[in-house]
Amino acid sequence: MNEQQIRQALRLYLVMGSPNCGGADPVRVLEAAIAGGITMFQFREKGAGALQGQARLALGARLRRLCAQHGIPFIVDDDERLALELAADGIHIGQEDAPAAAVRERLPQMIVGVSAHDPAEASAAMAAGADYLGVGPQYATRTKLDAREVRGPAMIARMREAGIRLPLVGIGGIDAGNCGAVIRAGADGVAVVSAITEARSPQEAAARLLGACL
Ligand code: TZP
Ligand code: MG
Repeated sequence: MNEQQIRQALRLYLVMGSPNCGGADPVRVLEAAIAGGITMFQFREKGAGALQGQARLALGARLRRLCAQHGIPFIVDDDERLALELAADGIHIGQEDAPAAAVRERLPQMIVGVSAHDPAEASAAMAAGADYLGVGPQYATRTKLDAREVRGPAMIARMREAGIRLPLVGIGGIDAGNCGAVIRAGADGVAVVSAITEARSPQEAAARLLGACL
């Protein structure tokens, strides 16, 4: 995918794993979210009750297949080996994970996304060859227990002012009511977990988000 295609794919980026689905089948949740219009997906099997080993691989394979059937880029959080096993389109790494330059070198064919919290981290990720940035938390989140302090959309504006032109997505506490502010600050899209996975209708929630963050 070229830069423009990545930018477009970031518009509504669903991030999730089974612990985010409150007992619902993650395959059903993803199907509904795709029907609602999500444009990219990240398999993030993390937190209390997260699947391990074979079960994690099996769920990842089902979600991967669903994405392939619908032309939705499939990204794996953190785990290079899992990304390769699932033939993912990309990998997303945080500041605490393997260095972005090393991942870029090991997985030259994949989209590499990097979490960045300030302009310095954003510049470093760009220099390391990142294809897109995830910037957060935009707002308070209950989904990631070790999330950093809330930065707000202002941090995205600061990165843009600092000359960071990479495709960029905001994450953390984003819903249909606040996603417009994230886009106006300079993001190409929004990444959400609970706004879709905890909605009574993930399909309607995705459609509403998509409409709200144009
Ligand atoms: N990284 C920063 S905040 C976050 C991640 C993975 C969780 C976002 O979840 P939610 O439910 O959309 O606030
Ligand atoms: Mg990580």
